[in-house]
Amino acid sequence: MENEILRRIRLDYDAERICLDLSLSLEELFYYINNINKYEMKVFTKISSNGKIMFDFKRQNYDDDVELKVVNGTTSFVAIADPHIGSAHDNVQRFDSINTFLSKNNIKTLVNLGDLIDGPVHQNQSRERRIPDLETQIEEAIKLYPYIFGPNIIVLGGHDLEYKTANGYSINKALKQYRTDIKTYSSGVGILKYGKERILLCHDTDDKWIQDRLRRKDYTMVLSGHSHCYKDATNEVGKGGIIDIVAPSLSDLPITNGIAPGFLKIDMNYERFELQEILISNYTFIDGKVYLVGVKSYGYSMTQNKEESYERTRNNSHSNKKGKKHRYY
Ligand SMILES: [Mn+2]
Repeated sequence: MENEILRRIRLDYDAERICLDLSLSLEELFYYINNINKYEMKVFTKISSNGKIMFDFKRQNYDDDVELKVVNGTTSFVAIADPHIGSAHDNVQRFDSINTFLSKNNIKTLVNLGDLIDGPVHQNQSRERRIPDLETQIEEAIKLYPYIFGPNIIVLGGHDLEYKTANGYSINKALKQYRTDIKTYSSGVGILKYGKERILLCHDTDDKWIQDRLRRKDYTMVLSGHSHCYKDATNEVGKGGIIDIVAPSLSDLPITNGIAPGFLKIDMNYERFELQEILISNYTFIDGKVYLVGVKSYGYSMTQNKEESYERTRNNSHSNKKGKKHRYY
């Protein structure tokens, strides 16, 4: 099987085509790729600009941006955050719900904003764990994390980067060894590009380095996790402000305010290859089912009046009004 796979990699087949050809699931394909990496040559995963998983024999830079081509119409991705695998309040069944949601909506990009695992208990901590030891948490994360035929991005958070086993093993190392289908940002910051739009992905915007980057305002949107509840902190819209969104936690870890748990669907609406609108849909889980809580729209105005153009417009992407387009966020 390994030779059959290598032959197709040399022919520049993407992961989905190899799986179809050889009747493999993506999980099985990466099982064989990990075998190849153990004994023979190194095969590296890369994401092509059309969102397909490709392979290369040259090492990819771990912290490279993910660059996707703009498609006309709607491009969507799902953002999750803070699953905290191993916590007494985690809920790993929700990975299945996310998988189902992705396939039902034909979405092929998943972004995770960190704290994939909870980590072991510190000396002075009373916090309960469903899985007390780090090794088992890592094992479960590697096993249960969704496999998707598209960009599968994880920006690691404090809980992921803080904990190492006695022999120096960590979730960061485990992902890079066993889940080479996933693009892992161990710096805690990643960039997802759709054409000229840049989306900053990070665990926590409180970081000074992130704040400095945000002041430069060269991003369309910043997506973070960490606080465990959905928050839209967007301001200064129309004056160069960027969309500033905190994704809710996938876990049931207690929060002081807001709605948890949940996840976000983000739709980028393009018309004639120009971004018209970003829609942020906030979903929650009730009794294992997924419910839409609310939708927020950020968009271009298509009015001729420059002053008016900065007003928030809702769902104007289907408007046929002629006029100069102004970017309002
Ligand atoms: Mn967290």
